[in-house]
Amino acid sequence: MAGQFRFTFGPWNIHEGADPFGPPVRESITFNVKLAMFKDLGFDGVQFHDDDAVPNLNDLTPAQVVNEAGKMAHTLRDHGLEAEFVAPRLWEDPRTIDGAYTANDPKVREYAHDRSRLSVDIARALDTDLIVLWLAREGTYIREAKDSKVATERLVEAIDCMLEAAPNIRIAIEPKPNEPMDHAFLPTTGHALAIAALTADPDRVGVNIESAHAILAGMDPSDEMGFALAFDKLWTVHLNDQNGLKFDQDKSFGSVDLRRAFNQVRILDTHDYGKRGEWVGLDVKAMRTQKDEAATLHLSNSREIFLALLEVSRNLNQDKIDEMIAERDYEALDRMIMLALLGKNKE
Ligand code: XUL
Ligand code: MN
Repeated sequence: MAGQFRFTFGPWNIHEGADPFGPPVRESITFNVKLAMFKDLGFDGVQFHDDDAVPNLNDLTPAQVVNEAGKMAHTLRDHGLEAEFVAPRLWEDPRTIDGAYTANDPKVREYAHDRSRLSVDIARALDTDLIVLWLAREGTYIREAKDSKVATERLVEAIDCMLEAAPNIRIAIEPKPNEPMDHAFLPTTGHALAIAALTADPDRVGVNIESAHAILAGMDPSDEMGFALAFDKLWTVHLNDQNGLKFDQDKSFGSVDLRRAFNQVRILDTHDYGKRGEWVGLDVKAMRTQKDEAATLHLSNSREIFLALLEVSRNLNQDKIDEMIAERDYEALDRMIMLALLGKNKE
């Protein structure tokens, strides 16, 4: 049965290993060289930031941006790849130091809206209808810096501006509770789905759930996914793993907690995720210790673990599970799952 899942990652998932305390440790790889690696690693789609698709877009006219995005669409086709989404990268510009959509300065908000409309244009040129919004700096370091009611209204304005830019574009909010900000305004799936209701077209606002972000918010990623699935709003995922409440680690999928990863695969598979074209996105980082030649294995390993867990899940005896649940025999169920994860499924 395996095979209904198609996988994506973004070019930032192959990187030089710099962290806040040290410089790059690996050679840079150009975008075109990265593209040539996707298929070999088992991936059929590409996640884009707006400036991954069109470098230096701030220096180009809107017409030039669309033209460049059109060239990228050709390059993708040459590699047999599809674009999954475009995410406006609003956290690196000197103007957006204190946020983009929620900045107190109206000129900054105007820049953020313009750039977001450009992302919609890029998405259309790349033949995808999905925009991902990771709201990096939409939060505060001190509570007094921004009014959270006004900030929420400004986020609605920004989403509406993208919804208006194209009639079919969909926005998947990627919630994250902190980092780089102390407190983010949309920390959880619940917040993202709730703000959708305030927008001009709630049906076109959903979520991208990242495992590590959910864990940082103290949530179980598979429950967050189940919640979004119940709303029909799980439009993509960023699978990875996270060792407790630290910085956002983006570890390989399943590498910290195999059972937590298993439950994410299981909830997706149980509810036919992927059958309407949803991709399985990975957002994983190579360890800084990795040498150049081994700095893509976190991607193929994460995919391999997803597919192995899919097999574990599909090989479980569902009748037995139903019986155990009916009997409330959760010790037996617990043991069954653990043995299955150890490759000792005897059912
Ligand atoms: C940040 C993060 C981003 C988004 C894309 O934590 O996860 O990579 O996924 O902008
Ligand atoms: Mn992510």
